[in-house]
Amino acid sequence: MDHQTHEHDVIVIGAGGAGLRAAIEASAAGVSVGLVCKSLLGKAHTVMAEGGIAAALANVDDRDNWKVHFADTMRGGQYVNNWRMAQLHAQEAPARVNELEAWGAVFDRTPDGRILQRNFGGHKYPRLAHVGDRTGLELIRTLQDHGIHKGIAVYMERTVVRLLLDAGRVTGALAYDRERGRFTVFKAKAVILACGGVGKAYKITSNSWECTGDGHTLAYDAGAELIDMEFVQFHPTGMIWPPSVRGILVTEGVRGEGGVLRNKDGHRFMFGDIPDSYKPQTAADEEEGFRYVLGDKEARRPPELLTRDHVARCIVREAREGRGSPHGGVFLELQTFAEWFGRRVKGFKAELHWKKKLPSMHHQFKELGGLDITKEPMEVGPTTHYMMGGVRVDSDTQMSRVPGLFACGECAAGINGANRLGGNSLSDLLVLGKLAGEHAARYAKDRPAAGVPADQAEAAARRALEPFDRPAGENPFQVMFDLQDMMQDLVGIVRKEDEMVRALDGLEKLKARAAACHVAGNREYNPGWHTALDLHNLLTVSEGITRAALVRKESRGAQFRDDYPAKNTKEFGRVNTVVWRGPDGSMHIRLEPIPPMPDELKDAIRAEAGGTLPEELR
Ligand code: FUM
Repeated sequence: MDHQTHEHDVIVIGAGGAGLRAAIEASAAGVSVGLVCKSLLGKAHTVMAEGGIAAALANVDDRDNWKVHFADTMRGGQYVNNWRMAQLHAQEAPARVNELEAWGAVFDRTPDGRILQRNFGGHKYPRLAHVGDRTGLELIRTLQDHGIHKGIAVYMERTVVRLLLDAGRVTGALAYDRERGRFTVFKAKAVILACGGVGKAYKITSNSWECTGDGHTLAYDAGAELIDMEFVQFHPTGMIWPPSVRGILVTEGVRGEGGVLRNKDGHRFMFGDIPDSYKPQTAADEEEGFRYVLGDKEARRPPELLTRDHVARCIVREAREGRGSPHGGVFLELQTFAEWFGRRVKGFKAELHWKKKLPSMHHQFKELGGLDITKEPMEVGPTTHYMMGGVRVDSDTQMSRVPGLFACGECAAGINGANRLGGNSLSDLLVLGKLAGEHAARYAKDRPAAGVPADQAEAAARRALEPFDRPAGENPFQVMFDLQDMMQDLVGIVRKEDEMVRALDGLEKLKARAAACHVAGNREYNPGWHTALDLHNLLTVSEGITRAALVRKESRGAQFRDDYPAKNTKEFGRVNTVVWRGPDGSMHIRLEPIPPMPDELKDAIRAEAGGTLPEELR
């Protein structure tokens, strides 16, 4: 095989926020680091976390602290989260945000000059540090600026197709460059996966072309386990019109800043459906905990800021029952809040206010939808946004069960349980990305230089080139589109056993079609070939999602089963689903108990739950 070789102590695959943060930390520990990006450096789904970074800085409400953040995260995840990760995350997030600021991130400010924090779904207090609605972009910009001075070698537009193993330990990766199609072998003592999510397995998604489940599949193929694959987050608000922009994110920051949801009759339908766990627990809660950021006693925390799983389902219900907007969603509008706010704040200018708070949304709707959001309601509907399930890693080191293989960010799992709270992804990638970088560097320092078996790399390269060898066959784009349609229809927001069984059957057929794909032309600039290779990843994660969703016969967080609409805590409230690859290549699944939570953490949850522990923790 004709190829280049690069050798580093640590290779980081994926250069979104998690990968960058991990690379910075590993490099600071004194090891040589290679950062491999599928796209150009700086282009990552991280920028789609627009509304903010969740961290209990307590700048806007001084009652906030890590314990409340921890309890909110666990409640949002419906208690199947890895509690240790949620603890580390809540404890460390403020320090990571302050560090980011010290590295040059610019945040919006409170009147007295501290980092401003806004409300977001499921967070008890205004907790999201933000810069307008471009927070993810600012985070990436800052990490990139900081990282390029650290001596990290950056390899752009390379897709990794296979991890290389020596005696069960990961020792490298095989990649191809997207421009010329040439192969590269990366040798490393430790590998960190930070490849993001799986959104491209669905038709309607906020994710862009890179998000094809690469990290999940590389890990799975190498022998790591995946957990919680049934939990796919459908963000309640994506654009739905015109069709060409369907799925593009409408930040939760719109609702965080006072946007309200209405059906076609003008009714604020979210008021009619507040889950018990979010009802005020005590009179004090009702008076205090649900108060709006303005501190005005009349303004309560709005039901539009319930968790994403719940809001998305309510929107689907309105549309299905004929109360939706013309294009199958609902309306999201800023005018109610502007009027309310205008009555209280002298000289309030709605248009200026929204352009400052939500500049990207203003621009996005103006350019793509021909709509002025300061004057007219937006039409929105759910969009596949984030994957809670992913590579199972140790909570204190981020290492998977494959020695030397680490994972962080969206492709790793645990912290979010059944549903992630908005803003927790940015703080998760900072906290756990740092941890992954630190431990991968430590692991690499303790080990001799690694060898990569040439036959593995050669076999993987030969397999990657097979679509060129077939004289005729399926168009890989058609296979991908059919997969996306099927996952959207049969394993989407509302799931049923018979539909998912059909999906499994469909996946087998799609696998056969993918294996028969033909690609014309040569290896240079060939997106058809790239798609043919992505199919393996998309099909693997889709199977994981479907199998796990079938096994969890209950509704919890992002998984809603029409045939099991209630939670079944007795059977499923204290377990994770675990998926792994058997020696014959087939996918296996089991349920595994979640380790008991220490009393100190239970106390934090009890304090936020009106004095009673949720059933899952009893
Ligand atoms: O709506 C948003 O701004 C997304 C944030 C997130 O996914 O964390």
